[in-house]
Amino acid sequence: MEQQRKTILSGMQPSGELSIGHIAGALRNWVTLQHDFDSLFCVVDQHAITVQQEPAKLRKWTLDLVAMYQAAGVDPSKSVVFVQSHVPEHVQLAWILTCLTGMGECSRMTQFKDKSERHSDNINVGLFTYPILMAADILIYNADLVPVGEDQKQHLELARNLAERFNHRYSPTFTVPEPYIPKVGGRIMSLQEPTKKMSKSDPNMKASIFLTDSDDDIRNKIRRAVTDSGSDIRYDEQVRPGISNLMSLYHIATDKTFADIEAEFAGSTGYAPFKEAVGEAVAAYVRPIRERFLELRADEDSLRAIAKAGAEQARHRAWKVLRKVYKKTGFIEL
Ligand code: ATP
Ligand code: LTN
Repeated sequence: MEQQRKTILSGMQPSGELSIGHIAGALRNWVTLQHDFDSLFCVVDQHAITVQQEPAKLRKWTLDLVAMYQAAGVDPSKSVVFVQSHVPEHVQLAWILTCLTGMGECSRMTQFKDKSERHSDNINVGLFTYPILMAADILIYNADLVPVGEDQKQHLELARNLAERFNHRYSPTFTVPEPYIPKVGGRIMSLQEPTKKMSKSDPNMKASIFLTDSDDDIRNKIRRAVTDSGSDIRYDEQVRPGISNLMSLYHIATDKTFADIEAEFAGSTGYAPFKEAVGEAVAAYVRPIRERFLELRADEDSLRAIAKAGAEQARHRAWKVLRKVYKKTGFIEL
Protein backbone atom coordinates (compact mmCIF):
# COMPACT_ATOMS: atom_id res chain seq x y z
CA MET A 1 0.00 0.00 0.00
CA GLU A 2 1.24 3.49 -0.81
CA GLN A 3 2.37 5.29 2.31
CA GLN A 4 0.46 8.46 3.06
CA ARG A 5 2.42 11.51 1.98
CA LYS A 6 3.47 14.05 4.56
CA THR A 7 1.93 17.49 4.47
CA ILE A 8 3.51 20.92 4.01
CA LEU A 9 1.86 24.28 4.47
CA SER A 10 3.15 27.79 4.05
CA GLY A 11 1.90 31.28 3.37
CA MET A 12 2.81 34.86 2.50
CA GLN A 13 1.15 38.14 3.30
CA PRO A 14 -0.37 40.19 0.49
CA SER A 15 1.15 43.34 1.95
CA GLY A 16 3.35 44.45 -0.93
CA GLU A 17 5.37 43.13 -3.83
CA LEU A 18 7.42 40.02 -3.37
CA SER A 19 11.19 40.29 -3.38
CA ILE A 20 13.99 37.91 -4.24
CA GLY A 21 14.11 37.24 -0.46
CA HIS A 22 10.72 35.54 -0.62
CA ILE A 23 11.95 33.25 -3.38
CA ALA A 24 15.21 32.49 -1.60
CA GLY A 25 13.70 31.93 1.84
CA ALA A 26 10.49 30.17 0.95
CA LEU A 27 9.04 29.90 -2.55
CA ARG A 28 12.00 28.02 -3.98
CA ASN A 29 11.48 25.29 -1.41
CA TRP A 30 7.73 25.19 -1.93
CA VAL A 31 8.32 24.45 -5.59
CA THR A 32 10.71 21.58 -4.91
CA LEU A 33 8.79 20.09 -2.00
CA GLN A 34 5.42 20.08 -3.78
CA HIS A 35 6.50 17.01 -5.77
CA ASP A 36 6.96 14.87 -2.67
CA PHE A 37 4.48 16.34 -0.20
CA ASP A 38 0.82 16.92 0.06
CA SER A 39 1.10 20.72 -0.26
CA LEU A 40 -0.99 23.72 0.72
CA PHE A 41 0.00 27.32 -0.02
CA CYS A 42 -2.02 30.10 1.41
CA VAL A 43 -2.25 33.87 0.79
CA VAL A 44 -2.60 35.11 4.35
CA ASP A 45 -4.77 38.19 3.87
CA GLN A 46 -6.01 38.07 7.47
CA HIS A 47 -2.43 38.38 8.67
CA ALA A 48 -1.85 41.34 6.36
CA ILE A 49 -4.46 43.51 8.14
CA THR A 50 -2.44 43.45 11.37
CA VAL A 51 -0.95 46.58 9.83
CA GLN A 52 -3.27 49.05 8.15
CA GLN A 53 -4.02 48.15 4.52
CA GLU A 54 -5.90 49.99 1.80
CA PRO A 55 -8.71 47.64 0.70
CA ALA A 56 -8.07 48.11 -3.04
CA LYS A 57 -4.38 47.36 -2.61
CA LEU A 58 -5.08 44.35 -0.43
CA ARG A 59 -7.34 42.93 -3.16
CA LYS A 60 -4.71 43.59 -5.83
CA TRP A 61 -1.85 42.09 -3.82
CA THR A 62 -3.92 39.02 -2.96
CA LEU A 63 -4.40 38.19 -6.65
CA ASP A 64 -0.78 39.15 -7.31
CA LEU A 65 0.30 36.45 -4.88
CA VAL A 66 -1.99 33.82 -6.40
CA ALA A 67 -0.25 34.60 -9.71
CA MET A 68 3.24 34.90 -8.24
CA TYR A 69 3.10 31.53 -6.50
CA GLN A 70 2.48 29.97 -9.90
CA ALA A 71 4.99 32.17 -11.72
CA ALA A 72 7.62 30.87 -9.31
CA GLY A 73 6.66 27.29 -10.09
CA VAL A 74 3.87 26.25 -7.74
CA ASP A 75 1.59 23.98 -9.75
CA PRO A 76 -2.07 24.27 -8.70
CA SER A 77 -2.78 20.80 -10.06
CA LYS A 78 -0.29 19.45 -7.51
CA SER A 79 -0.71 21.92 -4.66
CA VAL A 80 -3.70 23.55 -3.02
CA VAL A 81 -3.44 27.32 -3.51
CA PHE A 82 -5.95 29.34 -1.52
CA VAL A 83 -6.73 32.56 0.32
CA GLN A 84 -6.85 32.47 4.13
CA SER A 85 -10.09 34.46 4.52
CA HIS A 86 -11.89 31.92 2.30
CA VAL A 87 -11.31 29.25 4.94
CA PRO A 88 -12.87 30.58 8.16
CA GLU A 89 -11.84 27.46 10.08
CA HIS A 90 -8.36 29.00 10.59
CA VAL A 91 -9.80 31.82 12.66
CA GLN A 92 -12.13 29.45 14.48
CA LEU A 93 -9.22 27.27 15.55
CA ALA A 94 -7.16 30.36 16.36
CA TRP A 95 -9.65 31.33 19.07
CA ILE A 96 -9.24 28.00 20.84
CA LEU A 97 -5.45 28.28 20.57
CA THR A 98 -5.63 31.87 21.85
CA CYS A 99 -7.15 30.51 25.05
CA LEU A 100 -4.14 28.19 25.41
CA THR A 101 -1.51 30.90 24.89
CA GLY A 102 0.13 32.91 27.64
CA MET A 103 0.51 36.69 27.27
CA GLY A 104 4.24 36.26 27.80
CA GLU A 105 4.55 33.91 24.85
CA CYS A 106 3.20 36.56 22.47
CA SER A 107 5.12 39.46 23.96
CA ARG A 108 8.42 37.65 23.42
CA MET A 109 7.95 37.55 19.64
CA THR A 110 10.59 39.63 17.89
CA GLN A 111 8.36 40.33 14.89
CA PHE A 112 5.80 41.87 17.27
CA LYS A 113 8.48 44.01 18.87
CA ASP A 114 9.82 45.13 15.46
CA LYS A 115 6.45 45.81 13.90
CA SER A 116 5.09 47.64 16.94
CA GLU A 117 8.11 49.92 16.77
CA ARG A 118 7.61 50.53 13.04
CA HIS A 119 3.85 51.05 13.39
CA SER A 120 3.75 52.74 16.78
CA ASP A 121 0.50 54.51 15.82
CA ASN A 122 -1.30 51.17 15.39
CA ILE A 123 -0.22 48.58 17.92
CA ASN A 124 -3.38 46.52 17.68
CA VAL A 125 -4.23 43.28 19.47
CA GLY A 126 -4.12 41.39 16.13
CA LEU A 127 -0.46 42.26 15.72
CA PHE A 128 0.11 40.79 19.16
CA THR A 129 -1.85 37.56 18.65
CA TYR A 130 -0.78 37.11 15.00
CA PRO A 131 1.49 34.09 15.70
CA ILE A 132 -1.50 32.22 17.14
CA LEU A 133 -3.39 32.62 13.85
CA MET A 134 -0.26 31.41 12.08
CA ALA A 135 -0.21 28.35 14.37
CA ALA A 136 -3.85 27.70 13.44
CA ASP A 137 -2.99 27.95 9.70
CA ILE A 138 -0.48 25.18 10.20
CA LEU A 139 -2.14 22.93 12.76
CA ILE A 140 -5.52 22.82 11.05
CA TYR A 141 -3.95 20.78 8.22
CA ASN A 142 -1.71 18.75 10.52
CA ALA A 143 1.26 20.00 8.52
CA ASP A 144 4.48 18.08 9.15
CA LEU A 145 6.77 20.65 7.60
CA VAL A 146 6.60 24.41 7.16
CA PRO A 147 8.97 25.88 4.56
CA VAL A 148 9.74 29.46 5.65
CA GLY A 149 12.56 31.97 6.00
CA GLU A 150 14.62 32.20 9.15
CA ASP A 151 12.57 35.05 10.64
CA GLN A 152 9.65 32.66 11.12
CA LYS A 153 11.50 30.22 13.36
CA GLN A 154 10.21 31.75 16.57
CA HIS A 155 6.61 31.67 15.32
CA LEU A 156 7.03 28.02 14.41
CA GLU A 157 8.23 27.31 17.92
CA LEU A 158 4.95 28.69 19.27
CA ALA A 159 2.98 26.51 16.82
CA ARG A 160 4.89 23.48 18.09
CA ASN A 161 4.25 24.39 21.73
CA LEU A 162 0.54 24.92 21.11
CA ALA A 163 0.22 21.58 19.30
CA GLU A 164 1.90 19.81 22.21
CA ARG A 165 -0.14 21.70 24.77
CA PHE A 166 -3.46 20.81 23.13
CA ASN A 167 -2.42 17.18 22.66
CA HIS A 168 -1.39 16.96 26.30
CA ARG A 169 -4.45 18.71 27.71
CA TYR A 170 -7.03 16.79 25.65
CA SER A 171 -5.64 13.87 23.64
CA PRO A 172 -3.28 13.44 20.66
CA THR A 173 -4.79 15.59 17.89
CA PHE A 174 -2.23 17.77 16.16
CA THR A 175 0.97 16.93 14.35
CA VAL A 176 3.88 18.88 15.85
CA PRO A 177 5.25 20.77 12.81
CA GLU A 178 8.92 21.21 11.90
CA PRO A 179 10.31 24.34 10.26
CA TYR A 180 12.11 23.87 6.94
CA ILE A 181 14.58 26.72 6.52
CA PRO A 182 17.16 26.88 3.71
CA LYS A 183 20.83 26.89 4.69
CA VAL A 184 21.59 29.64 2.19
CA GLY A 185 19.00 32.32 1.51
CA GLY A 186 16.99 31.87 4.72
CA ARG A 187 17.57 35.53 5.41
CA ILE A 188 18.36 37.75 2.42
CA MET A 189 19.47 41.16 3.61
CA SER A 190 18.64 44.67 2.44
CA LEU A 191 20.91 45.91 -0.36
CA GLN A 192 21.19 49.26 1.39
CA GLU A 193 21.57 48.10 5.00
CA PRO A 194 22.96 44.57 4.85
CA THR A 195 22.40 43.99 8.56
CA LYS A 196 18.62 44.32 8.06
CA LYS A 197 16.28 41.84 6.36
CA MET A 198 15.25 42.62 2.78
CA SER A 199 11.60 43.49 3.17
CA LYS A 200 8.69 44.17 0.86
CA SER A 201 7.60 47.00 3.10
CA ASP A 202 10.95 48.85 3.11
CA PRO A 203 10.24 52.39 1.88
CA ASN A 204 13.70 52.53 0.24
CA MET A 205 13.06 50.98 -3.19
CA LYS A 206 16.78 50.46 -3.74
CA ALA A 207 16.98 48.12 -0.77
CA SER A 208 14.99 45.26 -2.32
CA ILE A 209 14.92 43.39 -5.60
CA PHE A 210 11.30 42.92 -6.50
CA LEU A 211 10.20 40.08 -8.72
CA THR A 212 8.58 42.60 -11.06
CA ASP A 213 11.75 44.73 -11.41
CA SER A 214 13.14 45.10 -14.95
CA ASP A 215 16.54 43.67 -15.85
CA ASP A 216 18.02 47.15 -15.72
CA ASP A 217 16.50 47.92 -12.33
CA ILE A 218 18.03 44.73 -10.99
CA ARG A 219 21.48 45.41 -12.46
CA ASN A 220 21.42 48.98 -11.11
CA LYS A 221 20.28 48.01 -7.64
CA ILE A 222 23.04 45.44 -7.36
CA ARG A 223 25.64 47.83 -8.74
CA ARG A 224 24.65 50.30 -6.01
CA ALA A 225 24.37 47.73 -3.23
CA VAL A 226 26.20 48.75 -0.07
CA THR A 227 29.28 46.58 0.36
CA ASP A 228 31.96 46.31 2.98
CA SER A 229 35.46 47.69 3.07
CA GLY A 230 38.00 45.34 1.51
CA SER A 231 38.11 44.09 -2.03
CA ASP A 232 38.22 40.30 -2.11
CA ILE A 233 35.19 38.10 -2.52
CA ARG A 234 34.94 35.97 0.59
CA TYR A 235 31.92 34.69 2.51
CA ASP A 236 31.77 36.03 6.07
CA GLU A 237 28.34 37.08 7.28
CA GLN A 238 29.70 38.82 10.40
CA VAL A 239 32.56 40.82 8.96
CA ARG A 240 31.26 41.24 5.40
CA PRO A 241 27.48 41.18 5.44
CA GLY A 242 27.16 43.08 2.14
CA ILE A 243 29.38 40.84 0.03
CA SER A 244 28.07 37.71 1.75
CA ASN A 245 24.51 38.72 0.88
CA LEU A 246 25.45 39.20 -2.77
CA MET A 247 27.18 35.83 -2.72
CA SER A 248 23.96 34.26 -1.44
CA LEU A 249 22.02 35.89 -4.26
CA TYR A 250 24.57 34.68 -6.79
CA HIS A 251 24.28 31.17 -5.37
CA ILE A 252 20.47 31.27 -5.62
CA ALA A 253 20.62 32.50 -9.21
CA THR A 254 23.33 30.14 -10.48
CA ASP A 255 23.55 27.26 -8.00
CA LYS A 256 27.31 27.87 -7.70
CA THR A 257 28.77 27.06 -4.28
CA PHE A 258 30.54 29.70 -2.18
CA ALA A 259 33.85 27.97 -2.91
CA ASP A 260 33.15 28.17 -6.68
CA ILE A 261 32.26 31.84 -6.35
CA GLU A 262 35.38 32.66 -4.33
CA ALA A 263 37.51 30.85 -6.92
CA GLU A 264 35.78 32.60 -9.82
CA PHE A 265 36.65 36.05 -8.46
CA ALA A 266 39.98 35.28 -6.82
CA GLY A 267 42.43 38.01 -7.77
CA SER A 268 39.86 40.34 -9.34
CA THR A 269 40.42 43.97 -8.43
CA GLY A 270 37.60 45.60 -6.55
CA TYR A 271 34.00 44.53 -6.26
CA ALA A 272 32.80 45.86 -9.62
CA PRO A 273 33.27 42.71 -11.77
CA PHE A 274 31.60 40.60 -9.09
CA LYS A 275 28.65 42.98 -8.84
CA GLU A 276 28.24 42.96 -12.62
CA ALA A 277 28.14 39.15 -12.62
CA VAL A 278 25.64 39.06 -9.74
CA GLY A 279 23.43 41.66 -11.46
CA GLU A 280 23.44 39.69 -14.70
CA ALA A 281 22.74 36.36 -13.00
CA VAL A 282 19.93 37.69 -10.80
CA ALA A 283 18.33 39.50 -13.77
CA ALA A 284 18.40 36.25 -15.76
CA TYR A 285 16.93 34.34 -12.82
CA VAL A 286 14.08 36.79 -12.19
CA ARG A 287 13.23 37.42 -15.89
CA PRO A 288 11.17 34.24 -16.56
CA ILE A 289 9.38 34.62 -13.22
CA ARG A 290 8.42 38.22 -14.08
CA GLU A 291 7.30 37.30 -17.60
CA ARG A 292 5.20 34.41 -16.42
CA PHE A 293 3.73 36.56 -13.65
CA LEU A 294 2.60 39.25 -16.10
CA GLU A 295 0.98 36.64 -18.30
CA LEU A 296 -0.86 34.94 -15.43
CA ARG A 297 -1.84 38.20 -13.75
CA ALA A 298 -3.68 39.35 -16.88
CA ASP A 299 -6.26 36.59 -16.46
CA GLU A 300 -8.02 37.40 -13.19
CA ASP A 301 -10.85 34.94 -13.82
CA SER A 302 -8.39 32.05 -13.81
CA LEU A 303 -6.71 33.30 -10.65
CA ARG A 304 -10.05 33.54 -8.88
CA ALA A 305 -11.02 30.07 -10.12
CA ILE A 306 -7.79 28.61 -8.75
CA ALA A 307 -8.34 30.29 -5.39
CA LYS A 308 -11.93 29.04 -5.30
CA ALA A 309 -11.02 25.44 -6.09
CA GLY A 310 -8.20 25.67 -3.52
CA ALA A 311 -10.54 27.02 -0.83
CA GLU A 312 -12.99 24.19 -1.42
CA GLN A 313 -10.31 21.57 -0.92
CA ALA A 314 -8.80 23.38 2.05
CA ARG A 315 -12.18 23.83 3.78
CA HIS A 316 -13.02 20.19 3.40
CA ARG A 317 -9.83 19.25 5.23
CA ALA A 318 -9.91 22.06 7.76
CA TRP A 319 -13.47 21.34 8.83
CA LYS A 320 -12.69 17.70 9.62
CA VAL A 321 -9.96 18.73 12.03
CA LEU A 322 -11.91 21.61 13.54
CA ARG A 323 -14.88 19.33 14.23
CA LYS A 324 -12.63 17.02 16.22
CA VAL A 325 -11.12 19.92 18.12
CA TYR A 326 -14.54 21.36 18.97
CA LYS A 327 -15.64 18.00 20.31
CA LYS A 328 -12.54 17.55 22.45
CA THR A 329 -12.85 21.10 23.75
CA GLY A 330 -16.39 20.39 24.95
CA PHE A 331 -18.46 22.40 22.46
CA ILE A 332 -21.77 20.61 21.82
CA GLU A 333 -22.73 19.75 18.28
CA LEU A 334 -25.30 21.86 16.50
P1 ATP B 1 8.08 41.80 4.71
O1 ATP B 1 8.65 42.14 6.05
O2 ATP B 1 9.07 41.81 3.61
O3 ATP B 1 6.81 42.52 4.36
P2 ATP B 1 7.31 39.33 5.73
O4 ATP B 1 8.43 38.49 6.17
O5 ATP B 1 6.50 39.98 6.77
O6 ATP B 1 7.77 40.34 4.68
P3 ATP B 1 5.72 37.41 4.24
O7 ATP B 1 5.25 37.80 2.92
O8 ATP B 1 4.65 36.90 5.09
O9 ATP B 1 6.38 38.61 4.79
O10 ATP B 1 6.91 36.35 4.13
C1 ATP B 1 6.69 35.17 3.49
C2 ATP B 1 7.83 34.24 3.57
O11 ATP B 1 9.01 34.77 2.96
C3 ATP B 1 8.24 33.87 4.99
O12 ATP B 1 8.51 32.49 5.01
C4 ATP B 1 9.47 34.68 5.23
O13 ATP B 1 10.33 34.07 6.15
C5 ATP B 1 10.10 34.70 3.84
N1 ATP B 1 10.92 35.90 3.66
C6 ATP B 1 10.50 37.19 3.64
N2 ATP B 1 11.54 38.03 3.48
C7 ATP B 1 12.66 37.24 3.41
C8 ATP B 1 14.07 37.51 3.25
N3 ATP B 1 14.52 38.76 3.15
N4 ATP B 1 14.91 36.46 3.20
C9 ATP B 1 14.46 35.19 3.29
N5 ATP B 1 13.16 34.87 3.45
C10 ATP B 1 12.26 35.88 3.51
N1 LTN C 1 4.05 34.75 9.57
C1 LTN C 1 4.46 34.64 8.21
C2 LTN C 1 3.33 34.43 7.26
C3 LTN C 1 2.49 33.26 7.61
C4 LTN C 1 2.84 31.88 7.52
C5 LTN C 1 1.70 31.16 7.96
C6 LTN C 1 3.97 31.21 7.10
C7 LTN C 1 1.22 33.30 8.11
N2 LTN C 1 0.75 32.06 8.31
C8 LTN C 1 1.69 29.79 8.02
C9 LTN C 1 3.95 29.81 7.16
C10 LTN C 1 2.84 29.11 7.61
C11 LTN C 1 5.26 35.89 7.85
O1 LTN C 1 5.04 36.92 8.35
N3 LTN C 1 6.16 35.77 6.99
